[in-house]
Amino acid sequence: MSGYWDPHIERMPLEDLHSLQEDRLKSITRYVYDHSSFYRQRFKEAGVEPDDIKQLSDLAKLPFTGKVDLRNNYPTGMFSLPMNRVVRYHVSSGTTGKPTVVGYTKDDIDSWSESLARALTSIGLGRGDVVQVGYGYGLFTGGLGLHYGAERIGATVLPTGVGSTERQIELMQDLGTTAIACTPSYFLHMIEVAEKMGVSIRNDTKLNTGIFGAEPWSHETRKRIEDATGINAYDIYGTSELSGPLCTECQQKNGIHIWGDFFLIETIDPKTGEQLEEGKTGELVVTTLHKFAMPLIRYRIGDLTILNSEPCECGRTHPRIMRILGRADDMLIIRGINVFPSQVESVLMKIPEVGDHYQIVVGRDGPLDAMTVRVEVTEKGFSDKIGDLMSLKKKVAKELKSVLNIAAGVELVEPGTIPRSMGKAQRVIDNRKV
Ligand code: DLL
Repeated sequence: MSGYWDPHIERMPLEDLHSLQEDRLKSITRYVYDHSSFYRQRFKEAGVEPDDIKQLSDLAKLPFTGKVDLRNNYPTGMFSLPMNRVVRYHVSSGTTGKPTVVGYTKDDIDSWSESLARALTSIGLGRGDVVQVGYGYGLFTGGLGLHYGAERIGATVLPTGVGSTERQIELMQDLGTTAIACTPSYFLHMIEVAEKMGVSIRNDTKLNTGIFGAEPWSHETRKRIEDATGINAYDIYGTSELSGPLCTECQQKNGIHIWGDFFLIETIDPKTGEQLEEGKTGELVVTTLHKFAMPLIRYRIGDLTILNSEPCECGRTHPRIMRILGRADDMLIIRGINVFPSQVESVLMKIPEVGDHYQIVVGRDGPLDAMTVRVEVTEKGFSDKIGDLMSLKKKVAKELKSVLNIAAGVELVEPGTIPRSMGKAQRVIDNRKV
């Protein structure tokens, strides 16, 4: 098992961690009230003052914030410090409306790197590792975030960014990459390209670790990646508003540790806003405890997950979130039934004849919603016999129906038909919105 980056913090007794969180919650509440007209106004509307926050359970008295607040206060209306204290911006494009701008002080960048240093150490990385960063560099937080985190632990960074996949694979071989950080969908594409180049990731490279996130992916996809390449694939989570990629699973692969000295997490019922008890799926809400250019109070991220603060085998006391089911607003409602793209993925990836890439196309059949799942068949599963393909199609439809409780059309397509992504994959095409 790997060691710790900061054993004192990572294994802090829960009582001490809670008392640190309480102190930090009180000070950040006072800080935003004193520094940000946005929060002062919000607190006034909610009838709450910083002095009302005396213990952790008072968190629920504070008002929520969300992406819409960032958009309405574009570009920097939610900042708590003047520009001359901000050393960097990141901007997230978003699909609708204004982008969101996040600012960082020098200390904010430092705590971001510290989060990742702990996380990368927890998956066994350190000095001597070569970390190939295949997330986008630039306005997106993935590239620079991992870059700083990997440098902090003394690893060697290979900042390939996104694209030029053949070159990435050559460099992976030539420079002895041991860990790759990119979206899981991009890594699946890399495996394909490597095969075409006659390179076996398992036998012809030193790769042993994957740091995959920035988009939903399933346990079954992890299994496929690990079986195909022999690496250990870990889930990494974060959002630009919270800084960027921040936290990973530890080697137990059973939930992502969210650093409690930096963040306070809750889950709520997305409809009522009520706090949920642990173990129930709800919307993740985060309060940043140690971020100063743009602190966030009870920020509704929109991702659905389950909290788990049971002690972890790894010895870390910080709470975990279980694999993200998806964003509440990514949930498809098909003829009244809720469907998450990640559920579809879990079903498909269990069927060996089905390839790694798929798309969900939603439209209308008269007045009714209709969902078709476009599925690539693997080279091996591809048959000249119509009968074989028909029975595969039936099998996929049956498995989908048994899990989703809804009949979905299935379209089988040849390997390589579905567009490959280098960043976040677009799995859903919802023609109802057009
Ligand atoms: O995707 C930051 C990041 C970069 C995370 C690299 C991990 C690795 P945004 O572009 O703001 O930031 O998108 C954040 O992506 O709210 C989730 O919906 C989704 N997401 C991120 N990581 C995961 C994950 C970056 N591990 C949004 N599983 C989040 C599922 C994820 N969804």
